[in-house]
Amino acid sequence: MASARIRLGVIGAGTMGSQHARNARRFVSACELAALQDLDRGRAERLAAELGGANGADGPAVLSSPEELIASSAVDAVLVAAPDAFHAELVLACLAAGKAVLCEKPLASSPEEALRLVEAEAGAGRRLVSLGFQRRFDPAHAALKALADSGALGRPLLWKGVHRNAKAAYDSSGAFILANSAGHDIDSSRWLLGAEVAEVSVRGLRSREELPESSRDLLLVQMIMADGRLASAELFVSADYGYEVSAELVGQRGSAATAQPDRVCLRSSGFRGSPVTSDWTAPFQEAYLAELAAWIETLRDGRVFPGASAWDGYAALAVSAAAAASLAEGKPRAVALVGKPRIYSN
Ligand code: ISE
Repeated sequence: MASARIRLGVIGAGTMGSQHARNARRFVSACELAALQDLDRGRAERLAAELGGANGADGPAVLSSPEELIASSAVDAVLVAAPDAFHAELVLACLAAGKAVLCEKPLASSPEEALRLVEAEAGAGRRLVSLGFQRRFDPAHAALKALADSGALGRPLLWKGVHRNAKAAYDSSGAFILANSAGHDIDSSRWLLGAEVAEVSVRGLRSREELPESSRDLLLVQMIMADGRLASAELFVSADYGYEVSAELVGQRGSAATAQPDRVCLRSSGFRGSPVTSDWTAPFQEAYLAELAAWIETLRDGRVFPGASAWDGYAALAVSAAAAASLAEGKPRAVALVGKPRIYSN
C-alpha cells in the first residue's frame, strides 16, 4: 500500500462520524474519503453532499449497509462511529474481512465482548484494530506524556483528572458514565503512568432532583495501579457551565498539568477570563485530526498505529465494569485482566 492514498469508509454520520469524515476529506492528504453509511440514509447523503460527493462527484459514495461498506473493494480501511452498541460486531466484521478499522470508544459493550475482539485479532496474528482514545493525540496530554517519559518529573506517582460535561449526553446512570465517559480517564491513567489498573473504588451522587432517582452524575473514581501508584478522576456530566477536561501528573521531582488553549481572554463588565464551550468535540478537534492522520499514515506506510489498541479498549472496559460494581456495592473492586497477547507488546 506504500504511498497510495488510503480509501476510507466511515460508518455512522452522527457527531463523531461527521467530524472524522470532514477531517478526512478536508485535511488528511494521505486519505481519500470513499464511502459513508448511516442507518439514517438521508443523514449520510447530506454529509456526502456537503463533502462534494454522491451522484458521480469526487466525494464519498453513500452505501446502504455497514456490511456493504466493509465488503466494498473501493474501501481499504473503515472508521466505526456507529452507536456504541454496534461497535463490537462491526469491528469483528472488519477483522473477518481483513480490513484495518479505527473504532470510536468504547470498543464494545462489555469487557467479555471486547476480549472476543482481542482474541480474534491475536488469533489472526496482525494488528488491524485501532481505538479512538483521542486524548493520546491532544497536544496538552501528549506534552504530559513526553515530560513523564523524559524523567523531568522524576518517577510519576499520581495521575489526577477532571472531566466535566455541561449536560449528560444520553444517560446519567453511573454505569453508563463509567463506560462512556470515564473510559477516557481510565485510558489516560494507564497511558500516562504506563501501568494497568489493579483496583478501583467509586463513589457518586445525583447532582439535582430533576434527574432520575438512579442517576449518579457526579463520580469520584480512585484507582490503584498494578505497581501501587495512584490515579483519581472526577467525572461530572451535568456541570452546567461547560465542557472541560484537565489532567495533572505528580512525580517525585515535580508535577505537570495540562492547560487547554484558551483562545481569547475576555474583559467585560467587571470580568476577565476565558469563555468555556459546552461542545465536547471542539476542544479536541486538533486531537481528532492528529489521530486520524496518524492512523491513515501508519496504514499507508505499513507501521503500527501509535494510539490505543484493542487491548487498551478491553482494559478500559474491564476497569469500567469493576468501577460500576464498586459504585453499586460501595467498596473497592479488584480488576482482573487476562494475559496480554504478544501482538500488543510493542
Ligand atoms: C463522549 O462520548 C466523549 O467521548 C467525550 O470525549 C466525553 O468527554 C463525553 O463525556 C462522552 O459522552
